[in-house]
Amino acid sequence: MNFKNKECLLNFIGFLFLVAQCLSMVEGEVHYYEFVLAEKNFTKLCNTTSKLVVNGSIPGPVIQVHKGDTVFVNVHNQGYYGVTIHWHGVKQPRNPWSDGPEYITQCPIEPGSNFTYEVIFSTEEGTLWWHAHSDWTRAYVHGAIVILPTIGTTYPFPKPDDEDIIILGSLYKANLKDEYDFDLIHGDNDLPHSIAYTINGEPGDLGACSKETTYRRVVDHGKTYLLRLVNAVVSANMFFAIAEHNLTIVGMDANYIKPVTTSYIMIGPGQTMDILLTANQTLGHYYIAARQLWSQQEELDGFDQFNVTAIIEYRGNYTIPLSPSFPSTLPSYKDLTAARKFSASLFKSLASKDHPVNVPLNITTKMFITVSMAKIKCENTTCTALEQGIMLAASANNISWNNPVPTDVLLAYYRNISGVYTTDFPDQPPYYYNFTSYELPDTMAIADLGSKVKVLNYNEAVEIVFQGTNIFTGSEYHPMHLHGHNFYVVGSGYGNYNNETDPKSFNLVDPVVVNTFIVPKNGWLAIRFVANNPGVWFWHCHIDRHMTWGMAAVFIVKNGGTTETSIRKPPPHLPPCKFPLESRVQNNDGSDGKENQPIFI
Ligand SMILES: *[C@@H]1O[C@H](CO)[C@@H](O)[C@H](O)[C@H]1NC(C)=O
Ligand SMILES: *[C@@H]1O[C@H](CO)[C@@H](O)[C@H](O)[C@H]1NC(C)=O
Ligand SMILES: *[C@@H]1O[C@H](CO)[C@@H](O)[C@H](O)[C@H]1NC(C)=O
Ligand SMILES: *[C@@H]1O[C@H](CO)[C@@H](O)[C@H](O)[C@H]1NC(C)=O
Ligand SMILES: *[C@@H]1O[C@H](CO)[C@@H](O)[C@H](O)[C@H]1NC(C)=O
Ligand SMILES: *[C@@H]1O[C@H](CO)[C@@H](O)[C@H](O)[C@H]1NC(C)=O
Ligand SMILES: *[C@@H]1O[C@H](CO)[C@@H](O)[C@H](O)[C@H]1NC(C)=O
Ligand SMILES: *[C@@H]1O[C@H](CO)[C@@H](O)[C@H](O)[C@H]1NC(C)=O
Ligand SMILES: *[C@@H]1O[C@H](CO)[C@@H](O)[C@H](O)[C@H]1NC(C)=O
Ligand SMILES: *[C@@H]1O[C@H](CO)[C@@H](O)[C@H](O)[C@H]1NC(C)=O
Ligand SMILES: *[C@@H]1O[C@H](CO)[C@@H](O)[C@H](O)[C@H]1NC(C)=O
Ligand SMILES: *[C@@H]1O[C@H](CO)[C@@H](O)[C@H](O)[C@H]1NC(C)=O
Ligand SMILES: [Cu+2]
Repeated sequence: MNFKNKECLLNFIGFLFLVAQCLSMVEGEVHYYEFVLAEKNFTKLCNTTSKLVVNGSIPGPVIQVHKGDTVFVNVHNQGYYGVTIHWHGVKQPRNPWSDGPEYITQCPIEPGSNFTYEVIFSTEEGTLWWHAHSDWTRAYVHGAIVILPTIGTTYPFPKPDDEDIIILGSLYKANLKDEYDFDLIHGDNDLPHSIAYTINGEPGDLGACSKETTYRRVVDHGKTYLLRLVNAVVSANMFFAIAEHNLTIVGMDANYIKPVTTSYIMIGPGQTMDILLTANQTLGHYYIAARQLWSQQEELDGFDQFNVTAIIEYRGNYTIPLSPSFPSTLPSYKDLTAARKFSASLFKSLASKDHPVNVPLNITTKMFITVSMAKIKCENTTCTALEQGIMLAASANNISWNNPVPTDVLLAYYRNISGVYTTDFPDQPPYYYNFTSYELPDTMAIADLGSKVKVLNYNEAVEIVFQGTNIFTGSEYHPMHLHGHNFYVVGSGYGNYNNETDPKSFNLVDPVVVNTFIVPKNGWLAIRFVANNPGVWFWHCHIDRHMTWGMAAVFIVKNGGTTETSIRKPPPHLPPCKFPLESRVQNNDGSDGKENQPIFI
């Protein structure tokens, strides 16, 4: 029996003596939000273009809850194309129906319709975010989720005087969606590149026609601020710093960590950090600045060299400088040494009585997964990008994920519909080689297109080692994101993972627990988690270029034996599935006899 606060209040009025009982059973409040997705004109970098956004703003509305609350968000789509929303880092126990990734757990919410997500918070505390999970619509459809400690508890650090949300984003040329669809359907060798980065939607002082709208934050000398930093950039790891102020990271992905004080930060797309900023420098104006880490050797088509800025302004009586000071500690684009500092060993969990760790020690499923650039054969499509019939791709264990048709994986699993996915995602790459060599033949790159999932038993203790490869000398820092679970980051290193010596250095005492972590360039990352959330859970590189190219796959976590360990019933009015217009590779030749078969429920 679980009482919600409202019921407790009613009880309070009627039966005072029940109050104590209620309080001890409170499981969290229930909140209701309405999100309206619609096109709106924005003027950025001197140009006015229409963008699909939530409630007229970039970023969209903040969702604020206490730990353990539940939020119903009714998303009304008044745009021109289908969209889904993902609640990034919210584990959603037993409720994959509301997780959001398009063609994995649902089909898009069609224009003119609405869908209500039930977002169930459990252990998360700190900062997360929500974003569209359809093509790259998340560029402008995203916002922060603030999860405060439960009433009666507090932060594991001195209570900050105030707080603020800092969201890093990216801007694209007009019609990102058209450009993206064109690139996909024509099997182009490339996908759209951003033209600038933003802080809270604004490019800042160094962007054309942008000075008026630069994000400014007024601070009082002597106060401490909790900055909730979200990297919502579509396809870049970012360096971040504030001039003449150190930053103390106290949380990552809505889990507290042992404080780390640093003069700059590296943050991958999908990651969030809670940071303490003490405003104790000389009264003045200071730039907050960020720029991309470019870890590839090749320039390819170039990268977005934009320096995004916002301003910290001290309150008080002083001569305002002509220009705020720029952070000298912000690393340059190619500073791989600066990137290396942000490895797993920098971060540790609190591992205290109130914030315990429980690292699985008896591993029952071990996976070794290469994450790689790749190429795929696409005989029956029009792609001609690399050479005739060969398309640039990315892969995990040489499988390049392809969204299934004509329905989503979750519904196919729940309703036992065959032909949508296969259950043969491999535990190892097809062959071992010097993954991080600078002389890999292109023949190593060939991957198979597939919708291959890995099935896990309920409560399986999983260890995954992600191994970056240098195929096409295209090694990069890959922020790997897992839906439905947090994972412990037990180890990380450069070069090829050695399955005999490297486990000896694993941190099984106080590793950080997160939903996204970066696999280092030409290196590896070891994670552990218990598959205790039944459902269908996407995992992927959060650099969307790589995800779109196929660096992704799916876990199906089977039900345990009881109702409490099984997937909940689907909500009413799930968006119906239609054939996706912009599939990366369209297997619509009807060879499987299933094309365009509608699934109605
Ligand atoms: C979004 O806009 C709708 C319609 O204007 C409004 O009813 C709703 O309260 C807004 N939601 C938020 C979270 O601001
Ligand atoms: C954006 O501006 C253009 C040009 O003025 C106009 O045609 C269009 O209707 C506007 N779009 C929206 C969503 O307001
Ligand atoms: C405005 O957008 C148009 C079309 O995308 C582009 O050609 C032009 O260079 C842009 N102008 C600026 C100042 O960004
Ligand atoms: C939301 O969708 C439901 C059915 O899916 C429909 O009955 C209802 O009218 C819709 N509400 C709005 C405001 O569009
Ligand atoms: C930042 O931390 C470094 C290393 O601890 C220290 O040398 C430096 O003085 C600090 N800077 C500020 C502005 O506090
Ligand atoms: C500013 O605050 C930080 C964090 O508390 C502290 O390490 C630093 O010494 C302070 N600097 C000055 C100039 O007071
Ligand atoms: C960004 O700042 C760096 C360092 O000051 C500079 O070299 C670079 O040209 C700037 N980028 C742009 C696009 O102005
Ligand atoms: C600000 O400082 C100037 C110079 O020190 C002084 O003349 C002025 O009265 C001060 N203004 C206020 C509002 O304190
Ligand atoms: C490890 O897990 C397996 C499978 O659940 C179980 O059979 C075995 O007893 C466990 N070993 C230890 C040491 O707990
Ligand atoms: C391409 O189409 C031919 C003829 O329909 C079929 O035999 C072949 O398997 C298809 N290849 C792929 C990769 O789908
Ligand atoms: C793997 O490649 C790297 C980089 O080219 C090289 O330094 C290393 O010696 C190679 N390892 C083996 C075992 O060949
Ligand atoms: C360890 O790695 C080697 C390749 O380096 C592989 O052949 C072997 O199967 C791995 N062993 C285990 C237990 O995973
Ligand atoms: Cu990646």
